Amino acid sequence: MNIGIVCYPTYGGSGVVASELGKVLASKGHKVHFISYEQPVRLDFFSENLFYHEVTVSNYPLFQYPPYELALTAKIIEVVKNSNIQILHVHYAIPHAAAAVMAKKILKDIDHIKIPVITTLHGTDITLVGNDANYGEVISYSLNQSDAVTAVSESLKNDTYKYFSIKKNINVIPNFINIEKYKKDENACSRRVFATENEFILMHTSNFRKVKRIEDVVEIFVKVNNKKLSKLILAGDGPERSNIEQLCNKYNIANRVYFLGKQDNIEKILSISDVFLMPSETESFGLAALEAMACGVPVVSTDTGGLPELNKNGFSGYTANLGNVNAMSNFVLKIIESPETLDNFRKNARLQAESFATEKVIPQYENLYNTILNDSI
Ligand code: GMT
Repeated sequence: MNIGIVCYPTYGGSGVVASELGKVLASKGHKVHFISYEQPVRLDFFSENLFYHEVTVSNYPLFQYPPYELALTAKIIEVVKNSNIQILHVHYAIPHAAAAVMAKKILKDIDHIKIPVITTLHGTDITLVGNDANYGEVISYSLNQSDAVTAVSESLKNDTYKYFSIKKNINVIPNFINIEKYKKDENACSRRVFATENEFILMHTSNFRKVKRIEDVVEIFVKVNNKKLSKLILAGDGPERSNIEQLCNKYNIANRVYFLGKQDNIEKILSISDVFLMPSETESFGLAALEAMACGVPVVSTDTGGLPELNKNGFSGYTANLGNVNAMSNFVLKIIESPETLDNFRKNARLQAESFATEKVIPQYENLYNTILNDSI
């Protein structure tokens, strides 16, 4: 199958899911054409089945806002025609779904080419950005005009129905994980680099946006560290980083916190971590938590959005109400209270992650592609 994938190229979860999906589809023999404004971060290698088409937006003094959506639409049309794309899969509603629907209409009306569009919703496109009343009608229209819509959790599916006027069925296809790559590897990284033998290691990775509530990560850590000496590893980068550095100074814990910045092989650091923290305000799925669980790291998270679908309370970790840092720190202490308890949670976390293994999830996308293609003949 010739598949076009439109996505953000950055470290954000939707770009990672789209890139990993494309890589697996390519390994199964499909020709996958990525369309984005930069080479997606995880596609920096050669494969005979992977192609990258860059969207370039021409600038002109009149444009205060260069028309990215138009450039993207034009690029989609070009790629569909030149590469005989059979199905177009766009990740993140804004503005990708709207551009794809416009391209689909132009291809039908001008070139008499039928191109089915699948839109995958990832979270903030619906829960944060999409909720902006200005975008409502465009998003509803683009989703209704897509041939299929998928969401990464039941929770996101319900939010989409709540916030937008959607008349079609939304398929839930969760995030997935390569459980061969993401697994605990004792030799990957020396625990001693970060902590002494008696200290525990708490970890958080994200794009350091407000929605991640990293100040809660710090407060949970302070409470845990008061009872059991620990270290905190923060991986990733983004707008909140300097605020968080200041908060660590305020709590006098700067010498206990490591800011690692963006990391490509996060599984190595996860391998030496004891508990992963995800106190997000909202999280449609929580890919970073899934990566942690695959590496045998139990998760303490909020119970917002799709997190309870991933993190099974009392099994793979614990979930608590948004902002309840007391409960979350107590849950961390409960997990690390004995080596046996920690070991049980580690095993359960891995077990739970295995239910989201690539081999179980990717066929759901392939089946959807086949159904949509058959329907559109
Ligand atoms: O918030 C992020 O980490 C980025 C964002 C994105 O769209 O790039 O992630 C969303 O999509 C991921 C992949 O489907 C999900 O695992 C994340 O939970 C989701 N983030 C939020 O809902 C806040």
